[in-house]
Amino acid sequence: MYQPEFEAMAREELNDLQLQRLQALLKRVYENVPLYRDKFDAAGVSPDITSLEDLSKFPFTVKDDMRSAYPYGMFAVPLKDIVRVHSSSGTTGQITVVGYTKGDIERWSDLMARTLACAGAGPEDIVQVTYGYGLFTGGLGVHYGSERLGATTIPISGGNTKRQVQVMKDFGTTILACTPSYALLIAETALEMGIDLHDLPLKAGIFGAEPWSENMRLQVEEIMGCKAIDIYGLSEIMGPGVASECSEQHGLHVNEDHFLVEIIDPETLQPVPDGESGEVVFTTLTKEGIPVIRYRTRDISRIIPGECPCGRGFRRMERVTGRSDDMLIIRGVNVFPSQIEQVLAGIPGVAPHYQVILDKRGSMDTVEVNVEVAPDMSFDEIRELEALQNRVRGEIQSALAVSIAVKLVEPKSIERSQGKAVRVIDKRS
Ligand code: DLL
Repeated sequence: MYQPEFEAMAREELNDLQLQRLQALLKRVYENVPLYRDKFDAAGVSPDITSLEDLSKFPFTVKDDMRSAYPYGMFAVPLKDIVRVHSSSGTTGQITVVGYTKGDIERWSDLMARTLACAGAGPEDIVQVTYGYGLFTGGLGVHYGSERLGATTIPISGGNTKRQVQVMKDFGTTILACTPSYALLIAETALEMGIDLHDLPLKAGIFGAEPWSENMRLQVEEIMGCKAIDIYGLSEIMGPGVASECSEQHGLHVNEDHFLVEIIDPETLQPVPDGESGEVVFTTLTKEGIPVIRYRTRDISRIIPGECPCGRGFRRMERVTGRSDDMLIIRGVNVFPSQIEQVLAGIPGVAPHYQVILDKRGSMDTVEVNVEVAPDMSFDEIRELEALQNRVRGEIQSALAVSIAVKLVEPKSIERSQGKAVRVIDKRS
């Protein structure tokens, strides 16, 4: 399902296709979605545009627009044309609902087949879909893509980790699809069951739905004996399949024939040049059910300048280090939990299981990182533990330029997640 006619299209040809699609899209939403009509009128912009640059005059769409339109107010087609709904996994506030037409499901399946192919998968592969099935887009998204690719699909969904390992072994899974944090739990469980994942035919994991660091990738690859490929997406835009790494593992190719990507400065809201980091903004070019114009994702990334040796022409975004909502400001320094993970995953003696605990002492906010020691470390060797704790604190300080209290905790004492890991516990309210 590598589609060079799109993925390796000449830039000019791609821009023409994008412009045609954008022109049709803007007209469609202006005519069919009152929220967009009102926003365009208020901003004094007409849906008749002549260049891709004109998009920058259009207002942004934010999560609150989707919340206020709950459940179906942003759909651009009558409900009878919607064949599936999913929703965002938002932990705060009202959830948002997204709807797909038959055509949307077709295109999504194609893009997910493309995502799997980008990770090196083909019809001969056996894909274990461990992302949750249900309102979350991960499970069904990968499922349809895997079937579209012609691969053998195991719709196991999340949970029951021992069974996941047994199925990997018995069914000969070659591609595993789950969150990176769940991949670690699967690896840990395999070890306890006496199964060496290196003996299994696993080729690659397509891991995503949460931020993870480069060091975590190296660890996962080492213990699983497979390539760990980063895949990215969000339900408001489609679900997984918006951008994904190829086997070069250097940036995620944005599927630019279906999504326009912009990186903006979240303060000034102005686009930043390629290479500079900022907030990722997407416009869906082909969605029918719920097209979205300039959606502010809150995710922080940058466009990696230059071409990818894999031959795909779609621009690459760097791995998402975190969402602006998850950014901690510790004594004035901006810190993403994934940066802490990057440090921890490079230190022997600690496991990459951690939680950042925010609390209050009097009127002072406090921050502490709880870090599990590795299972082969003895928890009784006080001096060794002290040395390890000092090392972790020191390495965090030199990497992030801020000193953060560190507490070592026993192996397996941090709750494992079968979906998106909870990295920050806020006890302040
Ligand atoms: O997480 C869609 C998905 C499913 C992506 C399976 C990849 C694999 P939501 O639940 O709407 O959708 O959450 C979207 O998750 O805005 C990011 O903050 C985060 N996210 C998703 N993929 C990555 C990734 C799915 N590869 C939100 N790296 C997004 C970092 C990610 N963060």
